[in-house]
Amino acid sequence: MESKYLEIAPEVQKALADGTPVVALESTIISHGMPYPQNVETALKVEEIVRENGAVPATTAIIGGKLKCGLKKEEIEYLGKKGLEVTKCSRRDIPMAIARGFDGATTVATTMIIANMAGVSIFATGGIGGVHRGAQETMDISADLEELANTPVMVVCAGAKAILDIPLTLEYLETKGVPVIGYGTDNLPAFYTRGSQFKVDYRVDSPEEAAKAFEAQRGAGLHTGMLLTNPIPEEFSMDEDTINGAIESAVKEAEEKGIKGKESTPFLLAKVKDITAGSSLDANIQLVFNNAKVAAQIAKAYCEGK
Ligand code: PSU
Ligand code: MN
Repeated sequence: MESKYLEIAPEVQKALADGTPVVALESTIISHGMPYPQNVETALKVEEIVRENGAVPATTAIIGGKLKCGLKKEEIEYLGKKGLEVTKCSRRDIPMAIARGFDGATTVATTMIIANMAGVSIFATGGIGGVHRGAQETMDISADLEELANTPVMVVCAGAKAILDIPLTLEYLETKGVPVIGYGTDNLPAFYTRGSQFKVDYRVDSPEEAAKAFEAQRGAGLHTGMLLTNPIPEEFSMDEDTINGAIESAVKEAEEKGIKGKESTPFLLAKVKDITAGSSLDANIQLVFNNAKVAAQIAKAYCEGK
């Protein structure tokens, strides 16, 4: 539903009106999650992959205070070049971004909000925010989790990163009634690697099965989101010791430097990339591609099942 705050790209609008599949994509991953120019290349390629798999991509952002569902290529390039200078906008940042007319990169939470306003149900990203290590003291819990609790969008991601406290993230999602589903796996994927020791709630083995569960959640009037966790393809998964070592050092450095609040996730991602000499970035890019593909397939199955 278009409003004075929301602008839906014509192509996305048409797809929604025709009942053809659409996949939402976030933009904090572009501005804060990856360096330029890989961020822009990845964002554009992700849109291409969504198309190749039969859906229309809708990258979201806030441009000049407008909530945008579907960006032009130039807008993606603009956000990617501006990088950390763009305001990272989670739910709490939306009012000021609109009122003051500034640009914002949308986190998972804000992308879910915009997707839901526009009528887009399936969203692909790399990783979600979660309960950070040490949250017992810092209370650093991403607004993404609260959004999953309250907004009826399926988020396709590569599981949880070990920069987070994974068991606590799963506990939080359980409390909030968010199903955590493994795509072809019984164990929660650990982002850079295919598996962790933690079990998902349910496993599905096809886009149709995932779409059916989401359809049931909608049909039953449950207003919660759904988390579909898709393991990184085998050939791109990282060595567990290497990545865990890098994460440990990054978390330690963040603690020593007193990094907190919205800076925490971008700081940890950049550090891990530096420590692994960029190989974590390569893995990150590949897993996003894979999530875009699966999300498009689920969006297609969801539209066909309706
Ligand atoms: N995890 C990643 N890459 C990312 C993010 C998380 O692997 O780019 C971004 C997403 O936009 C996510 C946000 O919604 O960080 C979470 O930030 P915070 O923890 O401050 O809520
Ligand atoms: Mn946080």
